[in-house]
Amino acid sequence: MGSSTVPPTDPGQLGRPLPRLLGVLNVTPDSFSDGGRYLDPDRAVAHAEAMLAEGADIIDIGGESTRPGADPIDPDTELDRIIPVIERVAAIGRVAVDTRRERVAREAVAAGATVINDITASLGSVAAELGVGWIAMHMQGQPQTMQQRPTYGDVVAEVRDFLVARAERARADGVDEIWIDPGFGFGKTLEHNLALLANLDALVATGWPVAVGTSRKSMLGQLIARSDGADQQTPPEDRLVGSVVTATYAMLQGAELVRVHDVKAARQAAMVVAGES
Ligand code: HH2
Repeated sequence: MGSSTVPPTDPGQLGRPLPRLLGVLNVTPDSFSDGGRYLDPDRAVAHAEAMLAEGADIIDIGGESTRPGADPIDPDTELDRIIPVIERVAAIGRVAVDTRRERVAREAVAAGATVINDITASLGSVAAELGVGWIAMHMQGQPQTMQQRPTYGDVVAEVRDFLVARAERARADGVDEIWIDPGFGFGKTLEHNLALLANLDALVATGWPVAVGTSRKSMLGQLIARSDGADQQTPPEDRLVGSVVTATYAMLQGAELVRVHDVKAARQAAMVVAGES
């Protein structure tokens, strides 16, 4: 059984703690929904400020797109993009660094990040050494090829068991603050994603705090296009309702941290879920 040293927020009138929000800040030219918008550090910092004002608890700063098919970039480019932004955002709020590289994680923590958001779930010992929080995400394969033929026997059990093993090891290494994240869209078909969303309570039941990121993802584009009878996916900017619905669905099952682009809408959902006024 996992346990968190992250203090829960007080339960609202509906008896649930207020879920925390991780606001997405992609300092990249090519992220699937906000690529190119925040490459300029001033614009990136202004967006972080706006998300904090809207109720984000942590700003998740990433310098490499990991959307399906994305080409990896070199660590120096990743660092050049994120370090100046992390330094400034860490002065006004809590920062997570969204990276899969150890060197980048180390330099980001030196610049002020206090959480490593790790899509490879492999940097737990680094988080332990640096004394920071760690989000362990499940991914099958690598971003370039992960959507070619994702295969599972029992996707919920496999993802859960993988994450619990990684979380237990990181706790033994000394990480206090750990979240497990099923990694929606990372080496998963629509059916895999829906099975994980519908059975998120199986992850919550492990006792490890659960983080979830469905915001604007193509699983929503696929579902919404289907309900319209359209052939093509709806574009990321038209996925707000699906993003809020899936975030809410996750919160109702007990997710404690939700990674979102649209902080204001997610904050409203979180307040309703908690019964917070
Ligand atoms: N999804 C993305 C990136 N990082 N981290 C966690 N813990 N969970 C997620 O679901 C997750 C993540 C992908 O989304 P985004 O950063 O918006 O796009 P891109 O990879 O194109 O930059």
